[in-house]
Amino acid sequence: MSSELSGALREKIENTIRGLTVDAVEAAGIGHLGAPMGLARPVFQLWDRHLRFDPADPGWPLRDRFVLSGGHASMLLYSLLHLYGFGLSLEEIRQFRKLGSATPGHPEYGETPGVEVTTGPLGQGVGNAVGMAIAARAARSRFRGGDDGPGNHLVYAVAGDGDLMEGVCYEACSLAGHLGLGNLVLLYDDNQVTIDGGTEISFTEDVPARFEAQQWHVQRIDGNDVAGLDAALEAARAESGRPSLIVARTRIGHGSGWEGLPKAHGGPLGAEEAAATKANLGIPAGETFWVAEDVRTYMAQRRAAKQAERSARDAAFASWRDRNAEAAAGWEAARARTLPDGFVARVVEGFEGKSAATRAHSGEAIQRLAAAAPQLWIGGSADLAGSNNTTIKESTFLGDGDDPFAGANIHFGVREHAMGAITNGIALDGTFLPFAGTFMVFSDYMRPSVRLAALMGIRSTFVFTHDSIFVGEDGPTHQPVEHLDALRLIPGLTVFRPADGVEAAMGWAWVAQEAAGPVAFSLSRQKVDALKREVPFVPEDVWKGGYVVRDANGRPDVVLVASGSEVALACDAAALLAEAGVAARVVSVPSLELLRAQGDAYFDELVPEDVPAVAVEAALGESLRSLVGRRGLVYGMKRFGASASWQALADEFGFVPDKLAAAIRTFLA
Ligand SMILES: Cc1ncc(C[n+]2csc(CCOP(=O)(O)OP(=O)(O)O)c2C)c(N)n1
Repeated sequence: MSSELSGALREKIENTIRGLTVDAVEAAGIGHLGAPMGLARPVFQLWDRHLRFDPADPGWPLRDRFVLSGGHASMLLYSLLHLYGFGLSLEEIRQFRKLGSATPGHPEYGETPGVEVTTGPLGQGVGNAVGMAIAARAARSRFRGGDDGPGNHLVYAVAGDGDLMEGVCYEACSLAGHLGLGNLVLLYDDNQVTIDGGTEISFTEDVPARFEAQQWHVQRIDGNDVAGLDAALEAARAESGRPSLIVARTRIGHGSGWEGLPKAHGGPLGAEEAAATKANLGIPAGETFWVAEDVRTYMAQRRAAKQAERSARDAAFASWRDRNAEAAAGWEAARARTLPDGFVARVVEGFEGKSAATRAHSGEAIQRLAAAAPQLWIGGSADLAGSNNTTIKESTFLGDGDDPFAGANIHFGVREHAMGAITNGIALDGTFLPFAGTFMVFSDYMRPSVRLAALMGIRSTFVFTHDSIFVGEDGPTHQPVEHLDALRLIPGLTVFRPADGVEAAMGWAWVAQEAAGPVAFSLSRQKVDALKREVPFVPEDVWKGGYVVRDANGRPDVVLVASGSEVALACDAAALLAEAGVAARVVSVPSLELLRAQGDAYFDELVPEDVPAVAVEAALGESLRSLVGRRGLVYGMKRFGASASWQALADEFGFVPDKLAAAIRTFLA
């Protein structure tokens, strides 16, 4: 099992990684070589002697997770994936950063076998790793994994100065320490260099003291001392009740003429310096993308050894499964996203005709989901659980009781950005469907994570409540105006803005049963009247993204499209218009993305091209412009809100039936 590795062969492998990096960056004409060269030794050692994985099956659920938070060091990861035989060919490495290659500039989830997560925006990866560690602990507790069942793997992350400087990292590590995530090991590439200079220009805090204050176990090593790294990793794993930071001093650009210099952060080195560097690394003159035969032989042996380790682990797992049939079935049901028969009907039953804030409807829908498939869910809020209605009432919170990871609820604390990154990490783990709540105005505080969820196409759900000026007295700092449009602009994010309980419940049913990517809910603080649907309706109509809730007798004079709390308003205005002889159709648009996906023919049925159309949204509403056309009216907000009761604001900004009806008549005239 433990294939021998002489010092000379070790160095040759490390220099192979460095050489591949130099050549790839040279061929691309751009890229980052400093960190991969500096990290080649500790990260190769981590992979070779510590990390549990199977190159033939990158998705093996019991594998350890490896997160390269500083995604710019992608060539380090690609080199390792190539050498261990993950199916990333040398040709792909030659195509580094080129269109359509499996080696994009920064690692992208789903593009390359073995890449666990998309990284590049610094600090996010640390948050993702915290989420993965939470998911593992939660799986072990919920499915009674003991020593051999699920959730026993470790999460290793590598982060640089840039990651550690980012706020999201402070937030995530604070929560990790609070929760005592002993299954998380963070290797800090302490090379004292960023882009603009040495760390002395902007980053002089005492990092070990900071992490100790955040309740981490902290060690310092020389990153080139293999025995020291082994011992530190062993000690880190022995710390079952605290996350571990290993501060590893390395030299950026190790082995190049630029070693230790800020300019080593990125390349290319240029032909002359590249040749000199490769000669220094012992790479034969004239060779590019060089992997020596003895290196190949060793890596093939290690690949086989990793697979043997996997088989042993699988055997222990199988024996656990035999002893714990019920828990094992729960774990498998979670990972397969199994839902009970009649699931949708169970979720949506009883919402018709109920008037309440849509955040309250969402909270009730969450209870239904948790009752129908308790194994699937984990979620929480950034200190607004009571307002966001995100708590699963039948469960406890992480940290409660004898088994602190048994609960399905998370107190994220006031840490929106980390909450987003952690939620993504939980989603990436693949066991649970996570959700995270805050006020919609603070979606800005977590937007980078929401964007990454969309880029990765992972099933994170974001619960944004208090979704308009109707927040009321808290005033314009708390009243989102541009956020709904801003969220709708993120490609691949499905935004649900339900108008009532049926739409809210069907939105959540969609999350559970239909979604292939992230979802954001936009939910009202204020009570909304249940829609009185006057045309034939089945709950699945909500999944079309738009449908008629009130129609004109015959051809409409105007079509009103609205979402969320403004649908009931549009219906009231339509009733006033009817009294004045204007026939209005009202279309509810719970999800613009789902409506667009229906195609033009369906859309033209709802909003005929030759009928004037008005969009109503207590927000900028500009994203609805696409529904009403250039000549249509977008009846929305033109400015920030104000501090007053929501009723006073509704009157002030015209979101009352008579003012809306009057504006529509003016528009039609
Ligand atoms: C959020 C974010 N801001 C800025 C950048 C651009 N950037 C990429 S690497 C880097 C410096 C990182 O320094 P360090 O972590 O020490 O990496 P090293 O220089 O050791 O490679 C910066 C500013 C980024 N990728 N993400």
